[in-house]
Amino acid sequence: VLSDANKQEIHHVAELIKAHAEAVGADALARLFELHPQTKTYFPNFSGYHATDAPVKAHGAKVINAVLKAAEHLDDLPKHLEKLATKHGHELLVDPHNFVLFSDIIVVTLATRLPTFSPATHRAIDKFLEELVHQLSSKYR
Ligand code: ZNH
Repeated sequence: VLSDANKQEIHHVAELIKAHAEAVGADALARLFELHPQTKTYFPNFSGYHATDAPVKAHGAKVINAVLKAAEHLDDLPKHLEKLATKHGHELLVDPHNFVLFSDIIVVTLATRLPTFSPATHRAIDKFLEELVHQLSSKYR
C-alpha cells in the first residue's frame, strides 16, 4: 500500500519526466530489448530496436504516458488499469514475467535520468511499479 509520502514522491517524479516521456520511454524500451532480446518478438514489425528508432520512440512514449496517467490514479489503480490489463491478458498475450523485467528497467532508466534518486524515491517508484505490474497481470484468466 502506498503511503502519502510515497504518493508525493511518485507525483514529483511524474512531474519531472512529463516533458521527456518519449525520451524516457524510448530509453527504457531499448534497454528492455538489449537486456532481454526475446522481448523483441512481441514487436516483429519494428524497423529497429534502439532508442533512436521511430517505432521505439512511438511505443516508448505510449507506454510511459500510460505509466504517467496511472500515477494520477494512485487511489483507484485496479479500476483505472482494468482495460489495459484485459488488453494485455486477453489480446496481446504478453507473458506477465516481462512486466517485472520492464518495471526494473524503468527504475534504472529513471535513476540515470533524474537529478537525484534518493532511497525514498527509489522505494516509492518501486512500490508503485509493483502495484502497476500486479494489476497488468491480473487478467490472464
Ligand atoms: Zn504494453 C501495447 C502499456 C508492458 C507488449 N502497452 C500497449 C499500449 C499501452 C501499453 C498503453 C497501447 C494499448 C492500446 O493501443 O490500446 N505496456 C504498457 C505498460 C507496461 C507495458 C504501462 C508496463 C509498465 N507491453 C509491456 C511489455 C511488453 C508489452 C513488458 C512486452 C515485452 N504492449 C505490448 C504490445 C503492444 C502493447 C506487443 C501492442 C503494440 C502495438 O500493436 O502497437
